[in-house]
Amino acid sequence: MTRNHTLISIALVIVLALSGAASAGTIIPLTVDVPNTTAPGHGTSIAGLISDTFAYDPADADPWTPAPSQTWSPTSEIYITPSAAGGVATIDFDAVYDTLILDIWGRSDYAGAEATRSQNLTITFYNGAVVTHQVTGWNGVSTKEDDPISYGRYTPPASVLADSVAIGHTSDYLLLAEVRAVSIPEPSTFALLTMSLFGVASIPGRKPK
Ligand SMILES: [Ca+2]
Ligand SMILES: [Ca+2]
Repeated sequence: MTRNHTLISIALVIVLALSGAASAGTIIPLTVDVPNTTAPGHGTSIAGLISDTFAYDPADADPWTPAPSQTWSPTSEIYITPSAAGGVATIDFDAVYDTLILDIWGRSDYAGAEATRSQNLTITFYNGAVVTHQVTGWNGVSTKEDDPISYGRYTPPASVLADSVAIGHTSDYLLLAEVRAVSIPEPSTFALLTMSLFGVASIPGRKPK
């Protein structure tokens, strides 16, 4: 084995080790921040945002399935604000995290304009009382009638630190079925890391003979 091949092998081992560690990630323990959440209406539940039990795997290629309960009923675990004036749902993390991913499920049996209630979202990340990142007019929750149904993933810049997130609507009822937050680097990060490490490993091979 040449020196160059040895370096590439070492780089590959490092990348595989890092990827394995990252794919486990950290599913962030969540609690509802009731004082900073609009009281729900129509018999729905604030706690319903985080209470479903399902085999959630953020590293899965199709994290929208299996899905939590997304079907409407007056006693369902869906959260909906009581008026078209909007509202906000705030979720606390158990610590401060970076490399965040936010997974959001809406209602799956919506009809017509109801689909907009999981769209046009304002998502605000906080570290204590400080806003560390905000996106407005976010339409990432799919409303297509194929997979993924009423699911969306929002990934802030990896450097964003947060110990809570607020998901709001300013122009419609806010309707959410379930929320999960994860601290896990995106696969693309590791693709770039892999390329850079192989780039470093291949430098000795570029020396003129
Ligand atoms: Ca899956
Ligand atoms: Ca729910």
